[in-house]
Amino acid sequence: PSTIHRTDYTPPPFLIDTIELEFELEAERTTVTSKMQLRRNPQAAYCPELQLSGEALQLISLRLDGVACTNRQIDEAGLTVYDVPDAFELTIVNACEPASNTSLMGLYLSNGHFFTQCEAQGFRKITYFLDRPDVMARYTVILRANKAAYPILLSNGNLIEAGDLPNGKHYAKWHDPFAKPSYLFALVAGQLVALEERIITHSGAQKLLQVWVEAHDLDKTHHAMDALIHAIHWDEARFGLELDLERFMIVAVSDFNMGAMENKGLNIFNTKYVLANPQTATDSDYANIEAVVGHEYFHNWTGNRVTCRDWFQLSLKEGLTVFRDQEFSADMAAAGAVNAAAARASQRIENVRILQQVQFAEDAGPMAHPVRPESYVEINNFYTATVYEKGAEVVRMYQTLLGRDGFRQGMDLYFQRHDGQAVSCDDFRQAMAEANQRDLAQFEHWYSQLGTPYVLVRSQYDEAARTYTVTLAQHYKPVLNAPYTASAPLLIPFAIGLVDANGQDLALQLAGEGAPGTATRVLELNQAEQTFRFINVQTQPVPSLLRDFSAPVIVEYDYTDDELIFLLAHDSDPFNRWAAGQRLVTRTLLALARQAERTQLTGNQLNQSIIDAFGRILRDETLTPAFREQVLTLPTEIYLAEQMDQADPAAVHTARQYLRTQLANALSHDWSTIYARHQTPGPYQPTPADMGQRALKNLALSYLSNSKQSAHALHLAQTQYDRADNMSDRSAALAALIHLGGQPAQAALADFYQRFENEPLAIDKWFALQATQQRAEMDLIKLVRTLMHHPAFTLKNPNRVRALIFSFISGNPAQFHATNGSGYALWVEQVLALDTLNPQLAARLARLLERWRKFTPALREQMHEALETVLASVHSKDVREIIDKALI
Ligand code: B3K
Ligand code: ZN
Repeated sequence: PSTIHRTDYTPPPFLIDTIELEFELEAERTTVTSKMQLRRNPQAAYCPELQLSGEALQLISLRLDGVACTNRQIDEAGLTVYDVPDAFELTIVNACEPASNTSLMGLYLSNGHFFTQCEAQGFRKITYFLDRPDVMARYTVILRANKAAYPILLSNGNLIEAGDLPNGKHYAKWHDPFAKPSYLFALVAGQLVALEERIITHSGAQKLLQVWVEAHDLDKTHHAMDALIHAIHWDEARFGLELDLERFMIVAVSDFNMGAMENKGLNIFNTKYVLANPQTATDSDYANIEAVVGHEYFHNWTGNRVTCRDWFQLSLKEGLTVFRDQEFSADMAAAGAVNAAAARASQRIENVRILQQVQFAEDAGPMAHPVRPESYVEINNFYTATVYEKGAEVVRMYQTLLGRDGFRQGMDLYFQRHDGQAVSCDDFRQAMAEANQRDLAQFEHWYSQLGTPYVLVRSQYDEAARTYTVTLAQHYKPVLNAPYTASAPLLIPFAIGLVDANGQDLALQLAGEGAPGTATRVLELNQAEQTFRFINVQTQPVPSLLRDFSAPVIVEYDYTDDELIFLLAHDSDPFNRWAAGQRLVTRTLLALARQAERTQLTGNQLNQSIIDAFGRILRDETLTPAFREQVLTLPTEIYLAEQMDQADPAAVHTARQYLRTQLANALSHDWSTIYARHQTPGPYQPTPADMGQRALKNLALSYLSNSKQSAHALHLAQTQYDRADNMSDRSAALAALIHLGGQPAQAALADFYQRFENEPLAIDKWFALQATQQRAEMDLIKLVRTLMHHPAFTLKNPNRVRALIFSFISGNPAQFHATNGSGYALWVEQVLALDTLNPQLAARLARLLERWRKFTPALREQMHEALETVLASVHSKDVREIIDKALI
């Protein structure tokens, strides 16, 4: 397989102005007729032949300007038509086979309905086309199918006409008035029903909103519809962006590789991110649905109206749209909360937690790449945490540097210049710079530099001069098999506060300034090293560094435990309060892990002041329950292993379990009080306040089930399981019961299965809860293998595979990395099984071993062998690219 390089971009030799597509939808073999108006691109080098991409297609006929055309050739990559005129009409008839398409790309079947997925390069599995995002065409689509089997026929844009045909068939004709790249094409056909709403948007236009699902899921569509309506209003209010189509549709599909897809006017969603009622969905499901519905809707402008020139620019739409959905969720949470700032901070903490856990690890491994990658073999492998989450941080930094109004002006200019175009990350940066009359040339390094930057902080208090000097130095650390250095210093917005001995923020005044200013200051670090001198500092402060996580960097500063305890208690920046707690607990856990490598952890090894500090947070009623839950949630084992020089999953597991038990026992009285006090009376509501209460209460239950009071915990868990009126409480109770083990666990698992037998998303939880249980005496590899033989398990459904196999590997690293290699054997089998079935999913699974070099020598060797075994029989370029990079 060949490597595609960013710098090799050339404009498309031909443009396609319009396309008329006709589908004869049949499960085994669907016929597609495509009539396109093409012309030579005046901006491109002359090319005598036309090359169209096509994969797994059968060509039936080809006509050029109405005349049968034989001057052509077909190979694995597609169709070449020789010596074409400057402007012409091409009519292609081809067939594809939806029923046997298990890749879930192109046209495929799920539960007997037709769906498409075209991003990034799935359209070429439907028909021959210039399948690249800088070719934007106007689409008219006619769908024909058996009316009884497929009563609903949907495509992008507006419905023009529909009617019956002979032989029990019917048709629908759709027209999308906006030119779009082929990756945004979609069709859906099946037996579906819709929840409908009509709304009036800013300009006074009426819009039809629909959420399409299978009939038995109609009662689970209201939350998604609410989220869509909120998203539409939010984009008008915050960015002045209005819905541009008469109708906007969301369709739920069970078999889907990702979360959702922003096809123009016809968003297709994984059921997991649409369906919710209190019985089947947890609070996080509700929150995720709101975020993903928002995300896909926001793509209508950031992605669809202005799209990407090439796939290297993916973060242009994804980073920006993640940033937009994060802001949407934060505003929604703030609007529904008593303490708006706290609600916002809790959202920020969740976002950063994912960045630190997933993206930082990716950036330190063999798949490390810049936000704008330089090359790829398979573009699907680059829908990564770097492109999405780090990309969102890069966009957030514009807002931090330019202010909210400045950022909005940049967005306005971006749309004014580029509406209807396929553009690059440079165009976005240029619009931000020009709208604010700022030179943002240096900011480009955020797009080209890979690796997580470190900012080393040194501070000095001069008592006589009453000055406090802060020196910031940016650098990189060499990482395993991806050695790199900085090409040039980044522009890093570094927010800082200084906290005095009473826990109060100082009003900051830099040398040369006439008067003290705000409590938080965004320093602009734009050199390798820079010193900032604060004046009129009466006593030695504790620095609060990188407030609200103002840049995606790692701060290095030698905080003492006492300083961290102080910040955890007093920092006015809630994000940094949480961060101080995480730093403290991570430090403690790593020390315990090192100790666990040498000896047994027994008795009380902990510094009492740390336990006291966490106890005070737990009892502090002025803090929101959501925030207390976040502070008292320990970092994951994966994150902790990543912080070690040599990852030792067993030691990390021992350390984390030890600390959990210590915190459970030392604070057991508090946990019991919290559990009793934070019940949410009344019917289930997914409001920030109730969600926070449930999160804290269920964390208490989890700690109690790790404490000496297991009989008490068992009683609470059983009662909660039986009485629960919502899935958050029921699944948390089931998790506690599973942890406590024995007959009650088996009974609850059986009950849960029976209760939700017809709810696939709940059954996913049933698999995941078992796969992520933390019981040392349980052989989980054996359990996972047993569960793989359960009639409800199938490799064909990505959600199910993620629920069982992915959850186990990421949730239980200590057992996955068993020294006998049984976890790796399971991994090899499943990667190879998925490799032919669904390469995209297989590649995601393959990535779970990419950090093999980071592990202790004994594990490393076995992982190496497992990678070699996969390499020997891999078929897909998706998996091959991952393994090749891992083995470099
Ligand atoms: N744009 C899609 C992702 C498509 C992934 C293709 N492998 C979903 C999203 O980011 O909104
Ligand atoms: Zn997206």
